[in-house]
Amino acid sequence: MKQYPAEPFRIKSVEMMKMLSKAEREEKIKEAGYNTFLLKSEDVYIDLLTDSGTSAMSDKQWAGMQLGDEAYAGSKNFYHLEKTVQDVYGFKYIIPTHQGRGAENLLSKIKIKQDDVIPGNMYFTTTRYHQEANGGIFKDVIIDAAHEPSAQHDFKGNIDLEKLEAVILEAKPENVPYVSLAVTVNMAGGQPVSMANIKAVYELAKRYKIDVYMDATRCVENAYFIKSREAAYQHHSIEAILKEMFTYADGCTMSGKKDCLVNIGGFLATNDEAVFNQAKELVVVFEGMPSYGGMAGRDMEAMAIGIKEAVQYPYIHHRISQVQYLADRLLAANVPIVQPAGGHAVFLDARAFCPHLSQDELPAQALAAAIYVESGVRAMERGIVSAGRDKDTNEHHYPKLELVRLTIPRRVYTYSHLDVVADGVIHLYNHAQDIKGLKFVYEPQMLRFFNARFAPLP
Ligand code: PM9
Repeated sequence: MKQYPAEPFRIKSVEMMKMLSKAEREEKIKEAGYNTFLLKSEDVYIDLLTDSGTSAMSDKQWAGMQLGDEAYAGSKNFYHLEKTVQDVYGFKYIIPTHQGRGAENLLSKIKIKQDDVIPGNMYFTTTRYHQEANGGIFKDVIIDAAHEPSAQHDFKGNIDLEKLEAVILEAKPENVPYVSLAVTVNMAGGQPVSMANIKAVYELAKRYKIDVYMDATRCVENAYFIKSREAAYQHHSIEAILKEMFTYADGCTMSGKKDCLVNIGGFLATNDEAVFNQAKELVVVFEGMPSYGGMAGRDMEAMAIGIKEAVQYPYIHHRISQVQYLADRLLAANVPIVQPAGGHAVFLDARAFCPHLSQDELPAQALAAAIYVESGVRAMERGIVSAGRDKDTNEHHYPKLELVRLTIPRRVYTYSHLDVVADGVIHLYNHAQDIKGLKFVYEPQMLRFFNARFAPLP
């Protein structure tokens, strides 16, 4: 039998959970406009909406919070964070931001001019928003397998080098400000990028004098997959792999709410002094002083400690194994999921789960709502609703992947919780034909999935 590692931590503080009745959950999802983002957390039993900002911090991080130096400028926690990012990730300069999208805003404003083209390995909602808001055009250059839920590939997040070169040549290199390389790729199912591909992308970009900026949000998970799937790296430490990954980038944006193991924060890191100087000017407009950029001193301290904890093998081995455990339980019951399982979540293939619904009937949104009603588990839609509309034609984007994400917070739930999740999803799968489609009744213009409201179709 397959072995899954036990939790590499003891539980020191607990938060009680509450389960509403099914009738109450039906009422709550209706009040929330069938959008799981609009549910109150207290009405959720197991919260798998996101792994963003939902980590449990360690005793050392909580102790570090007491060392918060809340000076307006020059906080000692900033210098600790700066040194940690330099040591672990290897970048020269760092600008803290309130979270990842704050860093994306700065990078996009600094690097992108009107009609520039930004190639990347599948879009991410906030990343593409900031690229487009600054006049850029995003081009997806991920390998084709990433768009096929059941296609088996060790590194489904890889960039297709031919597609990348074609985009560069068509746009002309001077109109490509940087390649946007996400490690791992959230919207593809948390899929990793191999070291070989990271290196090849960097070499190709440099041949055309183009920079590479990584979305490092889940970089530790990516490093784990390199260690376990790329033979040359099996004896390397996670820290050594991370360091090497970042030698193939000019900088990165980071949502610290994921792989830095904190509840809030992010940063922009770069080796480019000119970008750093511009970021220092812009950050005071959008975030705060360059030495806090939207974060409290205590939060920077917790992040510095979290960055070091996240690269410990027992932590990351257990984390990825939890995701694999949930995936294995669902696969054993033939529930359609994105394969192989990614780093932060199990993604249900809503098209295959609800074959009776067309994409215009919003199958992933409907499935996420149904999972909540069935089991009290909160998941997130990652399909047509998240994809939004084309900024020029105003038509819906119709992504090939129509997914529901069961996202596992870090160090929060046990395997028993995941059994409850699996049992609920399997039960629902056996009655999937009862799931009704949804239609928009309120559609925000920007990043619509956060606040949209829906009603069931007859
Ligand atoms: N990701 C997630 O749940 C939180 C918001 S959902 C739009 O997956 C990547 C790869 C992310 C990400 C956030 C951000 C933005 C950038 N890149 O949420 O602003 O997964 O810290 O980071 C979410 P912030």
